[in-house]
Amino acid sequence: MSTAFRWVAQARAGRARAGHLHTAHGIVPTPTFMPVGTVGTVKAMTMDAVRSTGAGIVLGNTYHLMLRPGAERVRAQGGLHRFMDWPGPILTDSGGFQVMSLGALRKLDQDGVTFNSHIDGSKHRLTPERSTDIQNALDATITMCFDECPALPAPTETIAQSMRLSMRWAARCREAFVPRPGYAQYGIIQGGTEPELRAESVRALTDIGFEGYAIGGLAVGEGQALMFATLDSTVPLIPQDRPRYLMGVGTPDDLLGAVERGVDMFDCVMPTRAGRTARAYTERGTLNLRNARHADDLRPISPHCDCLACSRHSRAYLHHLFRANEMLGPMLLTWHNIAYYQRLMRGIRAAIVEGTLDAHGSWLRAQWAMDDW
Ligand code: PRF
Ligand code: ZN
Repeated sequence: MSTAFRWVAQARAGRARAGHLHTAHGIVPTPTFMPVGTVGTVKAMTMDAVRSTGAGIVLGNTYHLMLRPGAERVRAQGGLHRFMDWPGPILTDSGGFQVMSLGALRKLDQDGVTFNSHIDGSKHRLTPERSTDIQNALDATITMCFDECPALPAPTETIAQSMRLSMRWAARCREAFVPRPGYAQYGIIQGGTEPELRAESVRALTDIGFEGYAIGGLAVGEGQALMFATLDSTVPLIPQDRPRYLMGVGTPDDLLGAVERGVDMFDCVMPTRAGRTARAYTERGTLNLRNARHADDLRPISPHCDCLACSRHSRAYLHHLFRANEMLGPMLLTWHNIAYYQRLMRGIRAAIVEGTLDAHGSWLRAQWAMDDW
């Protein structure tokens, strides 16, 4: 399929936008939430289940896939789409963020990062070029730049040095990227919560020129108010005709607030991880299905949900599965949580298109606050 990669606006509501992302592997309506498929699987879900929720694009991770099964092995088996049976678009994170979380197991220098595998301790190295090559071998629809994401809070000078390193790496990533029709590479804006540093980062990346721009370095301990303030100052600087992706975010409330500030794409482990630990996202906040109050509750988790858990099973049954440590519990609840996130984004998109985002946002927030199960 040969189609140019582009984001096409459909409607605006304040700074919020609805549109479509056109890629070599299909068209995705935005704003969109990307389920996290770190090692080539959205944990506990079949790809048919992921598809059934309406998800249009999933995420994979350079760091995990390079260690196991190895990027060349994935390439030899026809690329990540075929390997994991997801013909739609795939975005791969570059490994920078995942390596950072290894803590003492990694060593950073100007050229890249040397680290020990969390699996067997073996020594590996990632550089901007290597990360980009690996994402190419995986056949990622959207390749992310290799960056450094410092933990917050940190001294301004530390954030500035780290951001400038990420910008030099971004230029090297661009050089290493192999452009193909319908494929994209996104630059990652860093700079902590300082508006000047964020602005400098946007200038550096737009001078290089990318198909899309990600906002990295947030949701790392700064809190929602500072995250939103940073989006308020940063997002308006990003070229209007390019998709904006807020990395690793977040709760339903984070997603709504970020869409209102002009963000188009999200990924987060929250719905999948929560599903494995008995926590259900619903229109009225979250529930813990291990709680004894669900033991005799014959209602579905959500009356608004068409996932398998809600269409065929009761809260009482889910409660039993988690209490008995049965693997069907995480399977059904992950499915439900991804279905909820996709339903949330569908509702937000529809409200942007219909010009009712303010009312829809107020209604969503009032519902989440009810928590009256
Ligand atoms: N950089 C990369 N991946 C990320 C982040 C980042 O800053 C974040 C920050 N929330 C999540 N995932 N490459
Ligand atoms: Zn459900």
